[in-house]
Amino acid sequence: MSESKIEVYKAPAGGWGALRSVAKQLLQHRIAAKGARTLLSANQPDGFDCPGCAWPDREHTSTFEFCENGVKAVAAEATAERATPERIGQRTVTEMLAWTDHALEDMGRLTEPLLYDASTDRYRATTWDEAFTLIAQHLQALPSPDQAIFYTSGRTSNEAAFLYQLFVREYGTNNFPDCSNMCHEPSGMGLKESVGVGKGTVTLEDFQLADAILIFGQNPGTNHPRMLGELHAAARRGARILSFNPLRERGLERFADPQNLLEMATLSGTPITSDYFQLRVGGDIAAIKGICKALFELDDAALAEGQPRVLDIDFIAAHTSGFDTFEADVRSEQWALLEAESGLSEAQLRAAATVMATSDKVIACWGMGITQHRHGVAAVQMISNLLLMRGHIGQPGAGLCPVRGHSNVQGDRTMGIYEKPSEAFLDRLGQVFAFEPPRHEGFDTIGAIEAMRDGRASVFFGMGGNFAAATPDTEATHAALRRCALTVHVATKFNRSHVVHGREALVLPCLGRTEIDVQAGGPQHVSVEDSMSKVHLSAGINAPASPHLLSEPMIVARLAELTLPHSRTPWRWLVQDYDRIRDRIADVFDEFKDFNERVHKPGGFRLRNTASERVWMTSTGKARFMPHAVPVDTALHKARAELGADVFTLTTIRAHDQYNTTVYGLDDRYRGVYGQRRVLFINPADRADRGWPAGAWVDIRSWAEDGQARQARQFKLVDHDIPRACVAAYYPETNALVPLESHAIGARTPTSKSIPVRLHPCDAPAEACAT
Ligand SMILES: Nc1nc2c(c(=O)[nH]1)N[C@H]1C(S)=C(S)[C@@H](COP(=O)(O)OP(=O)(O)OC[C@H]3O[C@@H](n4cnc5c(=O)[nH]c(N)nc54)[C@H](O)[C@@H]3O)O[C@H]1N2
Ligand SMILES: Nc1nc2c(c(=O)[nH]1)N[C@H]1C(S)=C(S)[C@@H](COP(=O)(O)OP(=O)(O)OC[C@H]3O[C@@H](n4cnc5c(=O)[nH]c(N)nc54)[C@H](O)[C@@H]3O)O[C@H]1N2
Ligand SMILES: [Mo]
Repeated sequence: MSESKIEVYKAPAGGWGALRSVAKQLLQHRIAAKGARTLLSANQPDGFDCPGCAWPDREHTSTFEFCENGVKAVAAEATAERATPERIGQRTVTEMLAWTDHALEDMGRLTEPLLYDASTDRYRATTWDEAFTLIAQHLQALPSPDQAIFYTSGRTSNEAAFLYQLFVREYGTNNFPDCSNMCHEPSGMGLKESVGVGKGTVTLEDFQLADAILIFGQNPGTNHPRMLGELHAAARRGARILSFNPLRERGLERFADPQNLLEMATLSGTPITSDYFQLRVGGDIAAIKGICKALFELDDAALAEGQPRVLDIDFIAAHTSGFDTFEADVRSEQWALLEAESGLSEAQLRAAATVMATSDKVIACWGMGITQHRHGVAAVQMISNLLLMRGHIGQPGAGLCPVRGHSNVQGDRTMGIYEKPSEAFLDRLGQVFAFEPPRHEGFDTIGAIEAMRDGRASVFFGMGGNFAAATPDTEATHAALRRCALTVHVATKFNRSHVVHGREALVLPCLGRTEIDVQAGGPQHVSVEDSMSKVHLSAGINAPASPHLLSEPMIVARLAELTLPHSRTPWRWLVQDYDRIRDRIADVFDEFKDFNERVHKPGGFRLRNTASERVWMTSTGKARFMPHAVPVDTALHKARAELGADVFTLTTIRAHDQYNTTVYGLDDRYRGVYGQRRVLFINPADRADRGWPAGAWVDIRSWAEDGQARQARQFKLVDHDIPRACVAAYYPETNALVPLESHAIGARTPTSKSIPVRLHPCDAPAEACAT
């Protein structure tokens, strides 16, 4: 474990720092020899899909694309450490509750099904038969199937997700909360309404053509390092890259490609962002509106001078609806409000508009900095509006690019992991499998927590993920999970959700992406869909971490057989050969016609994206301009009105050494933090104004409309280049501060990027250098 210190990182992102970090990860997991072979198979045509993120690969045939994030994800899964029943059973669950997330997962890969024994407060080994029987008994005994909840985290393959949703719908509910609810839900909702497809419209080829790339609220240096390869190439050929981020993220500033010998030898790196806009947390709608306003004014000027128009009026006339209302709304906006809410000056916003006006092909990318707000859907639609003004959707080198997180989060949705399924999909599913699917809407993540809290649901089943740690309002959520009669988690590693359990509890160990999956029909492939709608195969190459592991499809099949004795679905037969599952997927979804044939070709295939063809599946049959007011009524505004200048806006972010709730290590190299996670980034002037020394400790308390006090204790103040009145800290430690009721309008995504907080000086923790 590294020494605890704060030290500014001066090197470019990537480069030697990344290589050193990779070597450390491999050593830490004792997989140096095997690891090299495993890594070389990541994202290869005959290898496995990297579980690191959903960023696509160049044609899936390139030599190994170096990615620090991928190495960590693979190393964590291929670790030699084993969380055996004996190891886990050494401690009581109450004892393990006090451990950090890092310590829990650090026990290694799960090896056998585990059953919680209340009499000893410990987990012990159980058999698969006993485990499935217990779950089936609980499910069959519920007065209504709607009292069971079936969560999915986005690593689940298409085949597993398809069987899982089928099982749950045959059982009788649409209760499918998933990680997407906490992530890109506003992108899906917003884009569906605006352009008719809830997915991005660009491909990697577009990145090679773009003149300008906008990046809103996304930190690719840490979360999508392979994207830096595209940005690096774009920057080197002179494309403008505009970043909108309250923090100056190193990966957005300068990157050294570890495969570029000159950059490595000279320690130089390439500047990535040409124009950095350090806007206020939550200031995106105001900023984008300012750029739109400036674009209208540039268009006025061009018109007056007889110059070519700035707006693509032909595109607007032929392909869009709602333009006039949008124009009137944007023009009526006052610069003073746009400046105050965005934290950017009129001059800065005009400069961004000028780049837009002089670029023929523009891509807009975004991440959690856009979606996890009260007005996340509106922010996504403002990005779409901005691109529509100059016809940048459905044009080579241009388009929308929500950058997804989990490696198959997009595919899981495509497969029907959704609490609000369409009638057409349910009709078809019912026909193909000869049953009547439930028609009413199920619980999303927020709905599921409320239902458990209120006793309306009492069985929780998690297909991967870490529900207890990833969700908001930690105290309330934990209480809700503890009210359950049964909690079950299919997992690769032991985590927080396993120690915050129901009266009865099971942990079921499954195969990971990197492992060989052998069924009756031989070794199997699974398929996944990346962030750009490409579907391709993945097959592991390592021996399973334990002989007792089952694949996720097999877990679903065996559970379904026991729970639904009258089901007409041939569960066992389907999982003997996953081609059979894929044939059924093709029967249900037209876009998967000839699925097996197409997916077995190297590189797979791309799903149709109507918006990228300028076919608009919206309510008006056109791409819709969606006007939105600059928000002035959020919890932040209310908190400021009530409490004044004491209120900070807290945004919760990922450190470099974590994957969501999986904490690989305690460093956040690019932000200069080492050996610790309980830090709060603050503007030095804000700190000095209050007379707080750097390194002082504070408790963070959030303000909420429900008046309830929520607190996260003992964070160290760390000076950072962040706008005044904004602070940032890591998730999941800060989830205790996010009220359950505070979520995005129209998408119900927790507002974990805009929490009104106050800071209260406190004592240093007993072990000030610890986590
Ligand atoms: N190594 C690693 N890779 C990952 C993950 C991981 O945890 N670790 N998680 C995966 C998942 S599930 C996801 S969804 C993605 C997440 O990838 P990102 O979307 O990059 O995730 P975050 O770290 O939450 O950070 C978002 C960025 O938004 C900025 N930001 C915060 N508030 C605002 C705001 O109000 N406006 C703007 N414009 N910016 C803001 C932050 O400074 C930060 O740079 O990454 C995936 N890949
Ligand atoms: N405050 C705050 N909260 C957030 C966010 C934020 O930015 N701020 N981000 C949100 C986002 S974007 C997301 S996506 C969610 C993430 O929420 P989740 O997806 O629920 O969380 P993860 O941390 O990715 O889940 C990690 C666990 O998955 C299990 N696992 C890993 N691989 C596999 C596998 O192959 N199969 C199975 N069955 N299990 C596996 C391991 O046991 C591991 O402990 O968190 C959200 N919560
Ligand atoms: Mo995510």
